Amino acid sequence: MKYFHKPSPEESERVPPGQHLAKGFPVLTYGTIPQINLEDWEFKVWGLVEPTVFKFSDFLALPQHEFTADFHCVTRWSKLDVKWTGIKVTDLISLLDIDKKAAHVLQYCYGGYTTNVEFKDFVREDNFFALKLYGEPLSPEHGGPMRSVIPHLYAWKSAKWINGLEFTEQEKLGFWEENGYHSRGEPWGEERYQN
Ligand SMILES: Nc1nc2c(c(=O)[nH]1)N[C@H]1C(S)=C(S)[C@@H](COP(=O)(O)O)O[C@H]1N2
Ligand SMILES: [Mo]
Repeated sequence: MKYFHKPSPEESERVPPGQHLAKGFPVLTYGTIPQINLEDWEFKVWGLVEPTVFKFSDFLALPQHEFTADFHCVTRWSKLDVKWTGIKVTDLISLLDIDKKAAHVLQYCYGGYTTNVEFKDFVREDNFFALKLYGEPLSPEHGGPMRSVIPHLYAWKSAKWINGLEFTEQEKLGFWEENGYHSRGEPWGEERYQN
């Protein structure tokens, strides 16, 4: 199987420096895939916010949108025009009572993975919580039942099996960020690793 293909000129313009187009949709997970029973599934918010616990049905009740987004893994593969269905981050945010001092968000996941983003990078209109991939329920290996997708940052910021958000004033680093990855991770600026 040929894993990488040479992009067309139109595609090239959308591939950030140092990245290649992947064929298919590779799976990248550190550790094992957590198994989550939908009835037990919970999503919590805490920190500089009124603490709240959401059930899976609460997310299903929010407006569902279709999203097309490019996906850039820092290990140098990219996939253009990935088709997702899910809930806008801003729709969840509008339900929360967040302190104005909140400047950072740490995303938590089933399985223990964490990844941090600045509040302003998190609350963008084009960020979402994905429930479906190409029209099918999001598979466990791609983060099902729900993951975040933050298209403008490297894909390690798109938390699979997400189950919580901590809002803080000071930055708290996530798993890869603690291990030397860049705290922001913007692919066009090649913000791969902390200097
Ligand atoms: N919970 C969790 N989320 C995660 C990861 C992980 O290991 N655990 N890997 C990250 C990385 S490095 C990438 S590139 C993408 C990969 O998503 P995919 O497996 O759906 O391609 O998920 C990100 N989110
Ligand atoms: Mo990645």
